[in-house]
Amino acid sequence: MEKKWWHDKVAYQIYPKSFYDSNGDGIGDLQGIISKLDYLKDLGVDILWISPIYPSPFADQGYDISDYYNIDPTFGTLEDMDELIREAGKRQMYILMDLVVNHCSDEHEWFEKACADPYGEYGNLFYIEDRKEGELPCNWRSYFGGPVWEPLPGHPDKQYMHVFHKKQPDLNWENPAVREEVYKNINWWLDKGLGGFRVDAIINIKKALPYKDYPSDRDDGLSDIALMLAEAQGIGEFLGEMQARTFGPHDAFSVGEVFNLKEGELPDFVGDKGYFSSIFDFSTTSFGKSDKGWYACKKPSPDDYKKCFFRSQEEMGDVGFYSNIIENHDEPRGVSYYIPEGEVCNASKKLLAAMYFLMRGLPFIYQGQEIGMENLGVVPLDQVDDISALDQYQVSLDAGLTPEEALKVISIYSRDNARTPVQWTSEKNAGFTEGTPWLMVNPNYTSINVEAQENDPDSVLAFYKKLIALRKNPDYKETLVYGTVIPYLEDQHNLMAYHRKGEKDLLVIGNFQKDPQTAVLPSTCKNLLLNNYQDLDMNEEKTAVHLKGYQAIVIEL
Ligand code: TEU
Ligand code: CA
Repeated sequence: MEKKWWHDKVAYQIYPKSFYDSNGDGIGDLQGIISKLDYLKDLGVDILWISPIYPSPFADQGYDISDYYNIDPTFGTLEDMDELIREAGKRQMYILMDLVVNHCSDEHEWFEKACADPYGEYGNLFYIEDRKEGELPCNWRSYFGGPVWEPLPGHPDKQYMHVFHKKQPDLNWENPAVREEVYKNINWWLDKGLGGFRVDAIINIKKALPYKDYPSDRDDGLSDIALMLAEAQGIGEFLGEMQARTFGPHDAFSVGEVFNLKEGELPDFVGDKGYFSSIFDFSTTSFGKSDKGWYACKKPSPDDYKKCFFRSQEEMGDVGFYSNIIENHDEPRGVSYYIPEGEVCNASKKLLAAMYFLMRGLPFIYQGQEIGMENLGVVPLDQVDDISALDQYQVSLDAGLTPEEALKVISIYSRDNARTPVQWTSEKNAGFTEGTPWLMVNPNYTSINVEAQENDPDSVLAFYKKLIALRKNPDYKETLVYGTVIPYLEDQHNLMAYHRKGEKDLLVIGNFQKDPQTAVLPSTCKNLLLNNYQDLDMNEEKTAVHLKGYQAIVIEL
């Protein structure tokens, strides 16, 4: 594998609405991000991915873009963006924007012009079909519920496709004009000094055509989009072209949000000549998901969790670099999701941190993760913002759950869990805003906040700083960045352990349960590099460790 400039970096995701509000309107903004750059630098992160900040009607929180060449006034101006890129650059930090080009907003002028003249050049930028009452071109279900087809405004005899919300019409990538517009836009941003992009929902750009129905998995008669995607061939032509025309010539970093990869496709996507620099490893977030809906999903156990990571790492080998996460803006808080209920504490949060962070790949930290932010818990329906959660509430009711049970289900998976404001202090609104926050603050901010943790050497925040420092330590960097992942004691229940083998032989060990357990070492421990407890109980020969509940250590062999 060729070495790249970004391999030894640490990345951080900002969900801008909830990061930091600089002007009291209750919504985070670009000046808010700029004012926290020193905090992020001090944490040790280098690459910042900012979820969409373009002009948007916010039907899907900015993932519905109405102008690809500007900044939404809620977040600031293009000048603010230039300032952010400049200020990040001064600190040797890189900014990634979100590239959302499977679809645009129905309020983008392209779609408005398509509605004005469906037969004209703008109509061809979308998937528009003739419409007959009671008939659909195909039975695909949109990700946010209901058919992917919606009557075209002003044309009751026509309909357009949206695989996400109806305010997110899909762009027709088969049309070269769409691709040209996308490349032009990417290059325009990269020329401003952007480090690269996170590429949204990209696998959806290639549809299996001509349209046909797939077997239905629910009473609605519709089919999961995944069935169609599994049959779609030829996405590589689009992605290869995009890489060659944009990211490649700029030596930019690109990370794909890629689900539904087909057998054997990893090298095409992230090999030396891959379409992307990296893709996210979603093996743990996808585990236990069901076509039926959230109510039928099952959480991974600690043993499932480690297997997911080990399998991904084995598949990837030396082909390329995964981007590793425990959460993002679409997922519940990792600590609430992966740690069994009732056992979420500082020790278990630190264990979860160490286990994923030291895997081979580029570690991403999602805002607030570094202080161990948790899920919201059950909230009344009228306080739910996430369109996906609202849809899944209905799906749960349709499946026969009581309203109370349905609320409980969505409380586990709701995207709001990750979208509550970052908890900066124990002051009003967690110090996020002087005004009224756009989404409720998690009431636990009085105990979980940045300010309190900055002054506490045992805090989750302090532990993240140690993890980052370890990954960047010149003595261990080569091993932690490029070393192979070799699972250790794979069959020992609730123990997650792996070697990172490069110049050195390091062993990461975590006791993924509340009861103590012993791990026998493959050879004597030379050096203890990291420990989420004050002390470590090791036998005299240094060949076995007796770990406390949720104890996680890194040792050099
Ligand atoms: O998500 C793409 C995606 O397929 C899923 O994460 C999806 O949102 C989820 O399964 C629904 O519950 C990306 C963005 O990360 C997400 O925030 C956007 O809503 C979506 O694309 C549309 O742009
Ligand atoms: Ca603001």
